[in-house]
Amino acid sequence: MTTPVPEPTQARKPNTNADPGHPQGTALTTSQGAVLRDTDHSLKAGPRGPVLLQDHHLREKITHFDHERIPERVVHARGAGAHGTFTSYGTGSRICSAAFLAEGVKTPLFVRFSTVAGSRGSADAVRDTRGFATKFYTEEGVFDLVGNNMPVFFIQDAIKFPDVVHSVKPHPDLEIPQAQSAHDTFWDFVSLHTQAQAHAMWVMSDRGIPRSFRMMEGFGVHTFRMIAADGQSSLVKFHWKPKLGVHSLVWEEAMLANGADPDFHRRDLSDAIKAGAFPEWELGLQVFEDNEGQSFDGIDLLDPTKFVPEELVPIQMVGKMVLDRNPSNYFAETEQVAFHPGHLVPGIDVTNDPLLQGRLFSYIDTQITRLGGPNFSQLPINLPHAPVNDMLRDGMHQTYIHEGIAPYHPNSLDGGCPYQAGEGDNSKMPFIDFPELVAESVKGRSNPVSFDDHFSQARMFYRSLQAHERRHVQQAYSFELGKCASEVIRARQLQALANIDVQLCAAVARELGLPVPGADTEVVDREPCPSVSQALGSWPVDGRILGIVASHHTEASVIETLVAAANHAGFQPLLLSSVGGSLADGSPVDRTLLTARSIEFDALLIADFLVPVAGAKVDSDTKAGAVRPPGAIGFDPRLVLLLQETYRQSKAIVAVDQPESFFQDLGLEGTGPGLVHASVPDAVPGAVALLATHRVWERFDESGPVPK
Ligand code: HDD
Repeated sequence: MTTPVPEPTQARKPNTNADPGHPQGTALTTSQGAVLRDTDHSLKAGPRGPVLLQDHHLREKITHFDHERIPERVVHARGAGAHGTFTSYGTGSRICSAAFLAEGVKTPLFVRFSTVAGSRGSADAVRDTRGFATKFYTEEGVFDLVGNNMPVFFIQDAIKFPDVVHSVKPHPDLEIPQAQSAHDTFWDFVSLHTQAQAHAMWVMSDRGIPRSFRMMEGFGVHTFRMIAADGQSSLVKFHWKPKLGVHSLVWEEAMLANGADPDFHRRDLSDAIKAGAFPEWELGLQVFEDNEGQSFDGIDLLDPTKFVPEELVPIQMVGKMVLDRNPSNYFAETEQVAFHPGHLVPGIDVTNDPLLQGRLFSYIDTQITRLGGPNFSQLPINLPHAPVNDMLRDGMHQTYIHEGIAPYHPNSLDGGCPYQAGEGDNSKMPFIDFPELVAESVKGRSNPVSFDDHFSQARMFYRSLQAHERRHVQQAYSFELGKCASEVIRARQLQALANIDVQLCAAVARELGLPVPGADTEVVDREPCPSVSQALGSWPVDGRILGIVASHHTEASVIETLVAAANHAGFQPLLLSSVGGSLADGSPVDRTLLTARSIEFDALLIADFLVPVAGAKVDSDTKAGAVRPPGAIGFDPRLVLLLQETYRQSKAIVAVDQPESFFQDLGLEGTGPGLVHASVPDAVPGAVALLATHRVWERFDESGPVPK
């Protein structure tokens, strides 16, 4: 019996994978291209008989399936990717000869965002550092900028990387907790390695729970070197600045998201790209003179646990990145992409930062296990767009059919080819290792004294935050340490906090019920740098999500007006109603009050909130605009939960054409920051004004989500 072929639910998509070597066709085949008649039944000796070993199709199908998984990344296993383009302003050419930084040059790229600690299937909205890795396919070869969403790192020397990663990973006995830093081994490490305090502070801040990949800054972390066409060297730090500003979730949202939508960030990125709200970042540089000490204002530029405030060295923008295409195959692109900080192009070189030096070894090494051999750069997503003639030969998964018989240099049998720069017809700009003077020194295992300051930047960061941000930091430390079973570890970390800020330490100690220790280290006071706060400035609403609650009784014209205004303002509207189906204007309901949670939107408009009760009469009382007290027939009580969450998360709520008592009727404060009444035409502009600062932070005082 053959299985009936169902009607296709959508037109067959052409094979968009840019791989002309592998045409897919429409016929089902074996891996060798033989067309198959039946893939639903094994070959058996009669309908009730045993399966025959000779069934080569069965064996091929199962064998391939058995080997579908590759080892996940040891860190940054969970990620989401997107394609885009970098357009250079030309401003970088002054200090860097790289061709992709010349004015107007457009370079295709692929970005992968990730969490660090969790496994591939872990949740997105966990508290963690985020990876921000960019592969530029330049005409001079691939340049990888493998950074994070925080400008400092936990450790100063790569030899400590396995240690810090072992500490944050789940405990080895039971493999819990997953994708969490709130456990004993992590805080044991951090409290014993005070060099990790500055990065821990960033992770405990709102930066540890970003609202969206689209709203994260990116940092190259290390100091790199750029070389101009005339050979002049400068030291630089890379920065990605998001057009939408830097925004975060609040802790309640993060916890809800991890249950209600573990793919929260991945979905947000792909939805925005699908909707045409293409995420954008500017690439900027902080430029430093390449002086002998390689330091600036007392900050050692080779210490990756330190950053240089923008207030001291402004960022100079050199180009813009736009992400405009989702991957067409997660495995082929996002999983198989292989980054490496040593993928450099002429004009960009590394420094002696000991963390960076170790990374230069680690990334190729890990790909050999993860991607099954040394030929991973031949995978389509890793393939340079520049010609490759590398004399590397054979190995597992070799897909090139190399020509010639003399893959060695020099040779006379292949006409001397491939040519080094300056030989034969090769006049291309080569990669030149910068001829840095290496100081005469004694071999040994030690750090410079400048690496010993472990607290001043953590203090500077904390004291530069706004009151509500500092409160979030206090809550984060209290939560994380509250999850540690060992009181010794909690007390040791409190000791570190005492060196950072006495009030922070006291607030956390109060929550933990432990005594407040005094500082035991003298710490330099640095000028605050307000640029690390996320609460200053105002931002466009492009691609932000505007929830619109309507009912099946809401007039078509009201929905049409609100949706059109939301689209016009740049929002992505999300229609919510009690049940699914279509609203009066024909718009499909995006989420019902069963499938929606407050985490899915940045602001909420309430146009109407009645349930269509079977047999209920729609009279003037049940039309849009009429308020039904909770409990009345036709009222959906789930709206109360949605509103309370939205309120606690400091989001703007606009009641559209509702009576004055609307918010009180639903159990919220009647008036107050971010609770707005508006007519239909004024509703969306009201939300735009309130979202410019991301949240209505003034709704709560420093003590947290307790109404004033
Ligand atoms: Fe790393 C992956 C960023 C230090 C070893 N790292 C990885 C990724 C990012 C970073 C974004 C994911 C890339 C992707 O999406 O595929 N890593 C950083 C930053 C660091 C850093 C910003 C410090 C400033 N890393 C670091 C050190 C070592 C590694 C010191 C080892 C000595 N990192 C790795 C790795 C990974 C990796 C094990 C795992 C998967 C991979 O490389 O491809 O080699």
